[in-house]
Amino acid sequence: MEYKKLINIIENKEAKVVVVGLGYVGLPMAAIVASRGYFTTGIDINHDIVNKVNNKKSPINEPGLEEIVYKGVEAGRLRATVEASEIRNSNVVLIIVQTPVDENKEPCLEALMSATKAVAENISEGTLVVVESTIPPGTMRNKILPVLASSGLKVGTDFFLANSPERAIPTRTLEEIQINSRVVGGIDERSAELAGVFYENITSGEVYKDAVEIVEVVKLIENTFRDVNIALANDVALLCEALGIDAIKAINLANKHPRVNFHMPGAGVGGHCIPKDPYFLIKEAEKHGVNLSVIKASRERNSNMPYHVLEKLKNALKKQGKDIKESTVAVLGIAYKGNVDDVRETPAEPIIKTLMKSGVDVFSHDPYVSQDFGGKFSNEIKTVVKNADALVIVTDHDEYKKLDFGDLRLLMKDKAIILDGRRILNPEDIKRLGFIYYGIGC
Ligand code: SAJ
Repeated sequence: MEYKKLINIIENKEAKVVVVGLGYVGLPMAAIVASRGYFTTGIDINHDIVNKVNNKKSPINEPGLEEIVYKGVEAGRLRATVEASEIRNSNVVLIIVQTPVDENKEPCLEALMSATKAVAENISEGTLVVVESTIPPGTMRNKILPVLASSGLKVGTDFFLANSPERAIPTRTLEEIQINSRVVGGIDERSAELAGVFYENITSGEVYKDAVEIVEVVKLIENTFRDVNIALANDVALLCEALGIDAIKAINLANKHPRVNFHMPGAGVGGHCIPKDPYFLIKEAEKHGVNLSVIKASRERNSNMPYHVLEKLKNALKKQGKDIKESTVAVLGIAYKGNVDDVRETPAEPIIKTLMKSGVDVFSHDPYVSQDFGGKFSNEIKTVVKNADALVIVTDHDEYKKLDFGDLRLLMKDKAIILDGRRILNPEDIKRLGFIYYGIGC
């Protein structure tokens, strides 16, 4: 009975939706759900986020987000609160909170479990609960289900439970939530069915249903695929540097093969997902006596890239007769990737901190981020590069691709070096402006 009623109200948009966690994915998701006509409430423990949303503002820099938040709140279909009791009045609950790793790279599920506990304490009969957070294998059945079942409600009849990991890429989050295909793992068939119906109302992409145990792993191997491929590109970069040829030229030509599609080498792999998700697999495999050596080696290659940048910088300065310890270095980009304001696991952190430790005079810049990792920081590019011996590009912000490097050259010291950690510049153009050019992979 509850099942049929729930299908009906999801289909005719009468279901009330609660999104627990208004972060980089939770808020865009809540705003999209509201735009589909569902009355949507976002819950977050952070008062600032809640206040911003209720004031029709976006707390994060994501293209189009503020507009859709504005429209949702204005129309009375979207609101935010810190009160978990709001869950009582809902029919669909989406849990979208962070699942980081601790210092030993073990999964840290505190936020997820505390959100689940809040749901268990407030869940009413006839509710669909979907976890969108990325989780280690087995989490849904072994950890989430027992907590929700402690409410006294029975899964499969009184409430329904599914996992449908988000798949949206920052800078295109809104678009990707609405067009990407989606995998839905149900704890039972009815749960998969219900969650499937809900996501068919959210995305125009295919919705694939399978067992929850499969879907948990799907998300992890997606991000691991990317990490391993980036590591391969970084290996190629190191090889080409040693051979004195340009890795990007080699990669672009290799990609002309119909079955080859290299990722890009770079100063490091950051973000809240790719540097972390492979550990969920590595640690789980270890419990079963399996050594995921390729995945481990890839993680190591990628997490060493910031130190490779530092080594390259040191050698480049030395070649010009400069000691890195007495040099001034401008770091362009704090965010973990282009056009985002997110600094989680950013390669800029080890780069800046290691430079600072060696006594280097560091001046960093980012158009979107105001946080720095020590040294001097400014959002004004000319202030940052003034009198620098070297300029290191850590983040591929579009703004950096459009800079007038001729102008910047005039502000810098003699024998000015550019180290392009994201290969966004044309080496020949940069050399013509009088710079000594270095890039990852050449
Ligand atoms: N990077 C490279 N070389 C590349 C691509 C990326 O060095 O060829 C670097 C970036 O500069 C960045 C890091 O890797 O520092 C990660 O960036 P990303 O754009 O690959 O990924 P995220 O973390 O922003 O988003 C990923 C996406 N996963 C996949 O594409 C498989 C996204 O779809 C997921 O939703 C997201 O992780 C997540 O939340 O799991």
